[in-house]
Parts: sequence; structure tokens; C-alpha cells
Amino acid sequence: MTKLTAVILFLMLSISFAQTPPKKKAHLFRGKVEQVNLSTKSVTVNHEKVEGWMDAMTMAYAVDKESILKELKPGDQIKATVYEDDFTLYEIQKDTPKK
Ligand SMILES: [Cu+2]
Repeated sequence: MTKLTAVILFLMLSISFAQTPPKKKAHLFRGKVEQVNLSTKSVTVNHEKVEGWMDAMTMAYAVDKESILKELKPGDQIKATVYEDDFTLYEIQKDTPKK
């Protein structure tokens, strides 16, 4: 191995190690509130498929702000932002039901 080859190899290795893992992907989340769980500060939502992450299902999610729990009730249509592998709903907003 020439010195130059070694240097190039070293540079290539450093570049591949320097790459930071990709940031968690944000997804649009839509669904219908099934239950508001004040004791666990979570909300059970029958949600639509989250493209690229999760199929449609009913499950409980944590919320970014506890105060939103008082504004939600079963039957509410909501949209929010979710980040991959983080079961928390961010910036929940009331949504209009799909026609
Ligand atoms: Cu889910």
C-alpha cells in the first residue's frame, strides 16, 4: 500500500464515520380521538396510516402539552405531528372529518 493510498483510505473512513445519523423523520398524523386518559396524560386515537411509519390502528399516544387534554373529547377529529419512533403527538389541532 502506498502512502497516498493509505491517506485516501483514511480520509474515506473518516468521512463515513463523521456522518451523523439522520434526524427523526416528521410525519403528518390524522385520526379520531377515542379516549382521553388524564391519569396517564395520553390520548387514545384511532389513527390513519402514517405514511412510511405505521399502519392505521387505535393506540395511546403521549401529548406534547398536558393542557391539550382538556380540549379534546372522544369523537374529535385531530391532526398532529409525529416523529418516527416517538409515540408523542405534537401540536395537536382539531381537524375537520373526511367526507
Ligand atoms: Cu399507531
